[in-house]
Amino acid sequence: MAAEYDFPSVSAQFCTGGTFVSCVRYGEGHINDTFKLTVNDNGIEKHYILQRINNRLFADVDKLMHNIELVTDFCRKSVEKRGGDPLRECLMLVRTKDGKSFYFDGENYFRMYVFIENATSYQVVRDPADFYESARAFGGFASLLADFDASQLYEILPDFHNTKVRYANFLRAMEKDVCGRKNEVQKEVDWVISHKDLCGKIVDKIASGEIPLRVTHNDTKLNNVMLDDATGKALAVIDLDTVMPGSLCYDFGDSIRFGCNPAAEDEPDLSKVNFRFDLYETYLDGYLSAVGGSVTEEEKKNLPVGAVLMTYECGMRFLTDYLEGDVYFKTHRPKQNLDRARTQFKLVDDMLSAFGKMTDAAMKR
Ligand code: ADP
Ligand code: GN1
Ligand code: MG
Repeated sequence: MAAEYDFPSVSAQFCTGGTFVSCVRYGEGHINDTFKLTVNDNGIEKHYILQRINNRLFADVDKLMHNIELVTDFCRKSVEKRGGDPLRECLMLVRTKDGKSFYFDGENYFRMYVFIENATSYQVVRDPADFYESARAFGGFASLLADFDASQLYEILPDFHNTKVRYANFLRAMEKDVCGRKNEVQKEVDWVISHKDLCGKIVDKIASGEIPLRVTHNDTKLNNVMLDDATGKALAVIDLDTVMPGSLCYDFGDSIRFGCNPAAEDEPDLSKVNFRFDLYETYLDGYLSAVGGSVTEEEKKNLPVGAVLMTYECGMRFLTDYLEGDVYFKTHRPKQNLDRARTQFKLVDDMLSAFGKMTDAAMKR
């Protein structure tokens, strides 16, 4: 709850200039507590994003913020080099008055970003042009990070997209059944188990070297990119908590998982949930046009595999969280994680039916 934190005193720790006006909950992220802060600077209102970092998940905030500092610096330099506006075209940290990238109040960790004005992060695709733009932004981000030295980054959440590990976690949650919810979700549990052969499809290829590890974003949802309200063009990729070694197939796949569904991720009415192949093609075009020439044939062939896998894995993570008592993803109502899991499983079924077409579309580009 917003009232839990002493926002005036927290915001006073950061170099915002001006005096505190208000701080309200903002956005629809599942992980951190995000707020829009308004300050008054000599009669001019200025906005910032204040985030309470989820330190249950990000146990080592120093390492997390080390990564964010490096990646935001790297992005800012590239925006400056091309003559862009770093206040809108990349995520910019606001330092504390003692020069740090976060503030610890003895209990909570806070960080602050410049608020990207006159821009929106969408929850569903309104218009294919927006999705194309998001694809160009994420493809461009991957291309930019090709020049980033991966050895500087901590692997902040190990095995983040290791679907085999995710499956093992799911089995453990099911066996423990700490909330007594297993019987209620037997159908979903059986569905996950019957698709378990999917788990190794990308991790095994990474292990054998067939698919290269790159520095990737790892959380490429449509709502993690800001689009300019005036031009509709993508401005900045945000939510950099999971920038780590990963595969292009994950980044591509996670965008497809979220964006090619015309319904909400937690839509309870599954008749509204389906996989839009036309949007998949739109995203392919945007992503491949921006990601650069270094994409290997094996990666290309596995882009649709990434889409199926990220959707399967995410559904499994939602179901695991439901079994564990909704302790990971934020929920706002009962059974929300179960609804989320169900939408993902419906999408996987749809994608598997369209899989031949999806592969052909990727390979002919
Ligand atoms: P989470 O990790 O919980 O997903 P995000 O960093 O994605 O948190 O932030 C949640 C939401 O807040 C985003 O989807 C976006 O709408 C908004 N947001 C985050 N950073 C900014 C920013 N710098 N400017 C404007 N809006 C932002
Ligand atoms: C979380 O933070 P957010 O809402 O952008 C999650 C992703 C999931 C996504 C599902 C760090 O993303 O992995 O795919 O929810 N982020 C983390 O919507 O676990
Ligand atoms: Mg987010």
